[in-house]
Amino acid sequence: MNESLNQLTTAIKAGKRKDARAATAAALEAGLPPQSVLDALTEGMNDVGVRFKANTIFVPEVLVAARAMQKSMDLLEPVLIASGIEPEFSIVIGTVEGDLHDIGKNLVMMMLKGANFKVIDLGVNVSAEAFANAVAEHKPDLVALSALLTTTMPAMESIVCDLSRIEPPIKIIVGGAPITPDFADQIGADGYSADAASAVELAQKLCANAQ
Ligand code: B1M
Repeated sequence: MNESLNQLTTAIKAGKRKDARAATAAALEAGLPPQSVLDALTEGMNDVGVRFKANTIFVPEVLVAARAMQKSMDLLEPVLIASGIEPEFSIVIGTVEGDLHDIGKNLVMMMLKGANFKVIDLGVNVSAEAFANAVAEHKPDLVALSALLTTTMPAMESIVCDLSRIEPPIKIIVGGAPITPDFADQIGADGYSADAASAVELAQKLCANAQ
């Protein structure tokens, strides 16, 4: 692999923003294909996801890696768009109505971006209507709901119920500290994941199966 691509992967893994930006600039200036730069970035974020899932790194390390990823993306995104390379899949994500916790949701979002998903982030305290409007507007491949409070689990259930009436059907995945696989099944979600890295794997699996 080209040296600047190696440096980019290493910089993302280590969460080094300046190095990530410099390696991205060097790779693009050297005329490397933007897809190969994206692949190097994704490889770095994949590694971060694997270590986060294995509890060998924690939230702060993931956040610094995600910031390094963003520095790289700032340079790469316009080049990707100009070359017609767009994310294959898109996902609408938000924290359910009544719930203001967004740290976990943001981690999931960053890991999805690192895996080259287009992410439409609706933020926190998102109503069923706002999710439905976003689905109508963006036509995503998936919707992801986050909840951190036992008191907002019923809101998650009613959002899944409302979204399940949408035609054509939209797949919904759920997560957050109080959510369990049983609860996800019970409310009719299409999938549950316990952490950000698993959310990416689940999203990839559901999108690939839908093709
Ligand atoms: Co709140 N809070 N909080 N809080 N808060 C908890 C959740 C709580 C467990 C603390 C406690 O009592 N021990 C408790 C909930 C108890 C319960 O429901 N049983 C609680 C409470 C009670 C409250 C308030 C009601 C407190 C009050 O005002 N009396 C209030 C509610 C406000 C509201 O939402 N309406 C409140 C407020 C807040 C702050 C605003 C101060 C702040 C939030 C800041 C923010 O998010 N911007 C806050 C915080 C920080 C916490 C704790 C300390 C940390 C949560 C967090 O960010 N964890 C939390 C206690 C704790 O967890 N130790 C607590 C780190 C984050 C990376 O993990 O969000 O679980 P997590 O995300 C993980 C996975 O769950 C998963 O992936 C992530 C990464 O691996 N995941 C998904 C998350 N979403 C996913 C979506 C997916 C897939 C996976 O989609 C498919």
